[in-house]
Amino acid sequence: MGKLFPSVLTIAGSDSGGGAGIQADLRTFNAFNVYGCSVITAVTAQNPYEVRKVEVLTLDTVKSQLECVLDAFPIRFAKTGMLAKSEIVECVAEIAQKHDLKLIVDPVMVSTSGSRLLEKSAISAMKEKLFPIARWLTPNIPEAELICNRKLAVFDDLADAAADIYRQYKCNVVLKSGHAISSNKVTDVICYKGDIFTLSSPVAEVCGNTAHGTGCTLSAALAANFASGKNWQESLKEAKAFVYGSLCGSVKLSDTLFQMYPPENNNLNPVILEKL
Ligand code: PXL
Repeated sequence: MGKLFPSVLTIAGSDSGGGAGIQADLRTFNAFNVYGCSVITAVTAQNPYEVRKVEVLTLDTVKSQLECVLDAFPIRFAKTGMLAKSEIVECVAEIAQKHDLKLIVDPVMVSTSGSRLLEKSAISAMKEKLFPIARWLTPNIPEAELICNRKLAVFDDLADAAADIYRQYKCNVVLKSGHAISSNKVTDVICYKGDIFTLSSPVAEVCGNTAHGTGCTLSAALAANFASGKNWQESLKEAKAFVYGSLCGSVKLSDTLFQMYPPENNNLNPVILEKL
């Protein structure tokens, strides 16, 4: 029997505009040469500027998709994105635990355009049920603030928050700082087994890009790399380089609309991983 082609899974919401969610995840899986399955939790009617409607699928439909995938595919790594409600969070956590799924949890709470993608009450379900069984957690700054119940203002706050999350939930952390761009670099803070690292790329210069879907893309790229057997350092660097490359390679869809798109060549050069 030859080497197996890796199967990965995303459990997330659909973005009709194709920028984030399931669509970004599957596009990313393809770019990294892994086979992508998808469990859809909610259908959103959205474009890069607004989320106009959200319909959350029934628990039964989410559960059936998940069981169906896990009954047939040897999923090497899975990522979660928009989970919408406590019931879905709890159901995903229970089934993931039963199947010993290796999980990256992107704790999607609010869209870049400001719409709620997770019920307020579901945050505690995530903390109690999902974070403790995750291998990696990939919050952005607003999400990390909700997880840690405090404002994160300066770089040291980010490092402390990543370490606190690691200590509390025993999962590694990528705290994405795209929301705090202040220089010519985007520096994410990593907590791996208690040690703090920084992961930096240049700020991508893209005119008119709403930069919507970067978080989904990063966690999907990480899942793909882990599923392919790369170590955590290479996986992180390639995932970050892929987001940077996708932003730089944004495609022009109209005079005013640009969307990120996978680069033809995932150049690692601009990304630096350093231990603090
Ligand atoms: O980027 C977070 C995100 C995740 N999933 C879905 C989304 C968004 C942001 O809009 O729509 C479905």
